[in-house]
Amino acid sequence: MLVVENTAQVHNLVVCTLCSCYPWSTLGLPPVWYKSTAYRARSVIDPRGVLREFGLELGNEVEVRVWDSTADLRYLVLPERPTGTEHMSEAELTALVTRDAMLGVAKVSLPSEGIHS
Ligand SMILES: [Co+2]
Repeated sequence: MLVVENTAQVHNLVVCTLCSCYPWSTLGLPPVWYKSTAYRARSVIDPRGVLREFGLELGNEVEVRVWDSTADLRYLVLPERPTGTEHMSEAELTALVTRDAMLGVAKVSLPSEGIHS
């Protein structure tokens, strides 16, 4: 398994174009969309468009890297640490991480983000 890190400059997305290779030992059963033909085909051709459909709009300054899983090598995304979490413990940060964030179709965000000014 290879872990790829999301930063302010780089966003990583995990797919398996051939079938549905998935880090199931870490993440459990794959979501239905991960196995869909549309996701597998379009993630490679138009990753920004796919991410937009997941509600994730990335600026043009962000490089998108797509990782195609194989039977031999699975990928996991290390999400970017959200701003405003500097005071949080490892356990608190862990609780913010979602399966989608570890596949790269979402970012990790604070639950209260956008509510307070
Ligand atoms: Co596969």
